[in-house]
Amino acid sequence: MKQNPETSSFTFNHEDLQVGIERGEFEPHYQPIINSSGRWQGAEILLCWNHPRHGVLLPPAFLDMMENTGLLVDATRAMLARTALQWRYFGRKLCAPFFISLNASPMYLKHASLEDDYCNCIATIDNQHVEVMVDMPEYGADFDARYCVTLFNQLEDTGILLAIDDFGVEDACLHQFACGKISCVKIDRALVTEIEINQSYRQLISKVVEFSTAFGARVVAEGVETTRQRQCLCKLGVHFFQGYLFEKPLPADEFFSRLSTRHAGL
Ligand code: G
Ligand code: MN
Repeated sequence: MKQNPETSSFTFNHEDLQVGIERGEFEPHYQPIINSSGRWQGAEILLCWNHPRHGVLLPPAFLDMMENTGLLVDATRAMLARTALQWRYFGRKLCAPFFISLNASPMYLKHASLEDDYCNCIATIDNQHVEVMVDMPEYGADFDARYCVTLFNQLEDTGILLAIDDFGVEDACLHQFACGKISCVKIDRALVTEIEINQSYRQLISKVVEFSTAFGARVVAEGVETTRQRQCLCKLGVHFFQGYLFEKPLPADEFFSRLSTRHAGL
């Protein structure tokens, strides 16, 4: 029976994951981020596992195990390098701004190679229209003010943008905002799903937009699944959307072949 790649309950050990990394089975999938005119303006890069027996597995099916075995940093680094090569080749005709964001786990955010890895990614892509963004989770980002300032300044100096992913459902670290370097706030889908039925969530999202805008960040609503949610989000001041209403995460070949018709700058 075919498993749901989001929720499958496979168990993987260190060796399974290590072998998968060595064989290059982890590959970037791209979920488009849509602007208010319906054009693709960015993409979130998801680490997917092209498993030889189980098919394509999305991150929720293995990410915790990968983090617990300490292999997530290696897998993320390998995927960043692969992403850069794909954009160098397929993204070379892009001639209007487009942002790509890749999740960095708390461990990777503290890893010595982070800045160099992203710098190499930018250098390999070699296209001024492609903005590279680090997606930081709320959870585990227990950074103090000093660490935020140091890290964010370093990243800004090298042209890397910063986003907070899954905002609103974990342990928000507001030092991240106070540094004034957050370019993007991605509202978690758990909040988005409530807006059609619950006025308090509409109020909440409108305040998140106000708050984020005050710190110079654009807002992306994640997990948008219905037209009504999209309309409601527009009224609340959200201008960027990601979710199954538009596209699921796509493998590179499909993503790049559609990008040519969906993005204004090609
Ligand atoms: O937390 P993060 O933003 O990294 O979430 C990415 C995960 O959410 C992916 O596994 C992706 O497939 C899933 N996802 C993306 N859009 C939607 C959506 O509209 N609805 C649901 N239920 N899941 C989504
Ligand atoms: Mn996300």
